[in-house]
Amino acid sequence: MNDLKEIVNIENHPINSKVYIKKCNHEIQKNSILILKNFLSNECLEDLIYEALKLEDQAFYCSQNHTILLNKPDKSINSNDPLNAEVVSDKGCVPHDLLNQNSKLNILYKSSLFKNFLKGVLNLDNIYPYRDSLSSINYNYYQKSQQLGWHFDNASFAITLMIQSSDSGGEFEYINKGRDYTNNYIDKTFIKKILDRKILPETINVDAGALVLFYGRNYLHRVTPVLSTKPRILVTLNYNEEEGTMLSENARKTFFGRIN
Ligand SMILES: O=C(O)CCC(=O)C(=O)O
Ligand SMILES: [Fe+2]
Repeated sequence: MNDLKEIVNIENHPINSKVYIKKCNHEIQKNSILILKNFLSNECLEDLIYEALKLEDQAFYCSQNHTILLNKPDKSINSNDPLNAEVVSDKGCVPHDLLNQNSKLNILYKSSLFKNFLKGVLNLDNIYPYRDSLSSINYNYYQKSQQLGWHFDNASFAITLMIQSSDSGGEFEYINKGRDYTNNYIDKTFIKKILDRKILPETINVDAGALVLFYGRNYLHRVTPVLSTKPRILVTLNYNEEEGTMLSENARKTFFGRIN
């Protein structure tokens, strides 16, 4: 507990309490997303903004076209098929090995209390860091005009901390139905309507300091282009259900510009 009291706003978010864990678990099972506002203490948020801005010029910016399942578009298949629609993602990423060992993010990420909270909320038996030195904790920067195109994540769950929201644009849009990964089901008609904006998605504006958990593999989402010169900055905390997992070399090359 001691190690986290300067990081987490424990009064608002008693992550050591069974009752609180149960409440959060109910909420995410019901809505597929859980947003805990002011999760980080003010002091911690200030530290992380400082760290993020200090590391910003070391970010690697990727720009790629991909499908909503994060594959390369297959030109031989009809582009009317929503699973072959091409979207653009461009954002900057600072990998884990550039963070200070003493960064509050490292303390939070490794904390058993925080991991127990995540396991309880997300119904997971165990969670482990990535074995490679780049993928476990990442700062993400969305500069003016940058975005993250519509996609389903490869990982079943996503954990993010908002560090700085943009003044305009950079909104998180999502739909929480239309795919059931376990049963290999995708509602293409519905998804096509979302891509064509015949049906509008849900939108949330997440404020700095919030912890956001969502089931990204069943959950189509995107970040709209940032319109302000103030970048949108967020951290992804990436865990695995199996020990010893490495992010593929291809993905590391794409997101970090190097493999180690
Ligand atoms: O930037 C965000 O809020 C979401 C990030 C995301 O969806 C991803 O990295 O897969
Ligand atoms: Fe995602």
